[in-house]
Amino acid sequence: MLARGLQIGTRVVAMLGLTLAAASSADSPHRAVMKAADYAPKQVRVQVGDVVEWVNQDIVAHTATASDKSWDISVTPGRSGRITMQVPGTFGYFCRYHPNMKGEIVVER
Ligand SMILES: [Cu+2]
Repeated sequence: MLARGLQIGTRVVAMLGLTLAAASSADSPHRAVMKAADYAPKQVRVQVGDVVEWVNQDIVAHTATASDKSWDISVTPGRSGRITMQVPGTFGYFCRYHPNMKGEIVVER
């Protein structure tokens, strides 16, 4: 019982930490919507340190997985997920469940 309470507490703290980190690195995240098994917009341009948020408006889970596997996020229906872009470059990405879904994040210095 005690162990279970601690586990939940740790998860809440971790989630709060993520939210605070995201809020401090960008005033508002750059957003890409996952809808109709596609990303919109297909390309997002950000600066190093900016946050990209994927919002899943579909009824199935999607991922945003960098082609070079340097980042990967899974987003369930109705939820969103964020990644802070740390490395400059052009990153193609896709959905592991639906490989036809493709997008691109351009990270500028
Ligand atoms: Cu997908």
